[in-house]
Amino acid sequence: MMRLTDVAQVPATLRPAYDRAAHGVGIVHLGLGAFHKAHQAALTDLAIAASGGDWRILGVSLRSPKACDQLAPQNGLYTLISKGAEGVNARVIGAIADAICSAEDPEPALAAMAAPATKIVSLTVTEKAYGLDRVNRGCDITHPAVAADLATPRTPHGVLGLLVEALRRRRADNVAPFSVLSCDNLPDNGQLLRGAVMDFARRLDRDLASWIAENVAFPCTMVDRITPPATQATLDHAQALTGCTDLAATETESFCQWVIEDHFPQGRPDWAAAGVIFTDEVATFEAMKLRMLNGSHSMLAYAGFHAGARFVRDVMAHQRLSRLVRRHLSSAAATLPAMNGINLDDYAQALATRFANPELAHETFQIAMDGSEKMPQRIFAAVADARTNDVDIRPFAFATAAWARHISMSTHDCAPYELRDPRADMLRDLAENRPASQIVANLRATSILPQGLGGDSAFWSQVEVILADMLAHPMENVIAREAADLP
Ligand code: CS2
Repeated sequence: MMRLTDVAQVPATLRPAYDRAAHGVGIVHLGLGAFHKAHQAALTDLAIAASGGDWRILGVSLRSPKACDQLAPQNGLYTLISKGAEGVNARVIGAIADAICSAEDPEPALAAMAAPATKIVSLTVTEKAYGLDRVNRGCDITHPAVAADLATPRTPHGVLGLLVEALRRRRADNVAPFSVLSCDNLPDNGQLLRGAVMDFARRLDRDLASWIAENVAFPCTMVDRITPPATQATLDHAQALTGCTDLAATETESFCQWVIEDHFPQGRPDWAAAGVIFTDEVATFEAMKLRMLNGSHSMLAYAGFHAGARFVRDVMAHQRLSRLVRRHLSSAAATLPAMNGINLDDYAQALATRFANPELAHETFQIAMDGSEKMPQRIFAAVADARTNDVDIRPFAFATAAWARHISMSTHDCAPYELRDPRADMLRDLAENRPASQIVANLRATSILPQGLGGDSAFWSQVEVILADMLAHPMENVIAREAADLP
């Protein structure tokens, strides 16, 4: 079987609706993973098809060369298969022009970012890769990549280092800066990244920092498309559809949403033609998505994983767990301000349907990763608003207890598992083999909580009671008790 390298190899109905060679590269994307291929690249593909422009993408992997090894030999082409209630859809995406890895040698990535043709540098690197100091809205100088890049700023390997060095080169060459587009699940993602970039630059060169402050746009975004990693079944499916071997094939759900603040001084693809929403209210959309989709995802990941539910769809097929998901969705919705044109009950219903998608094999263990980076915006931030709006805090206490049970590493109701979190050592230290009271006391003192939450005794006493139950009994039983009176 031939490897996919040219659109002419695949059936005409699957081909991109434009001549790839006629469109240059205008975007450098950092973090070339399945999510980027299912989301931004697919929407950019539609935007080019609708309105043209030199908006193809150079994809950069920051660490592992795997994505490049899959995509570069295929000239950036891959099959995107989406599955949902509407059935199965597939198309070959042409928006990625090439793929490189910056881990060994950052020079090609920096040269592309500094090139005048590059108008946007976008990112999907996951929360932990930024090196953010969220409390002070700057950079975290104890983050390994930040510390290393501050020491050798001309050969950076981390996100902040690459952005600042590329911007330094553009300023030196008198080239207007690119817009920086963060597409990760962080509240106020553009502004958080701006603060970190500014802080990082200030530590190296105050004039450069002032130039960035005056000239660089950091639009905020909300991104949404559930995209589990591809499996052999994905590759087999792509092969059956295209008639070629496609090692970069990607599988996702039908639903896709992107909300962006329209701040691109150097222009942008016609993403609106692909259904993207441009608004100044991104923060409201982001809070809705983080608290409802991602918040209930985190809750169901911890509770589900420890109750033996391997995939999100298994959670939704589990009568009691799915009731807890619905409870969480409705309480999270109640912490949000009213939104023009959005019915949060409908949104909750749509999320429950998406989670139940029988075609998607989305592992609870994967969502359980990096909890210390996810819990603050998904669960903890909701508690303060729940307090103000008189919303029951129990669902958030339950989610927090389930996370605490996960970091306790207790094996009383499951086989040993790995704790995947950038703060794994710190979390194990505060939770492993400890009683609920001590875990709670230790958590209350950590710096990952938003201000004020450590002092909310009523919240933490609920967490402690639930956690004690989770440490003493199988998760399945705790869930049964928690869901007993729910509709
Ligand atoms: C998930 C997200 O892994 C996780 O933490 O909650 O990746 C989620 O699937 C996406 O944000 C959906 O848009």
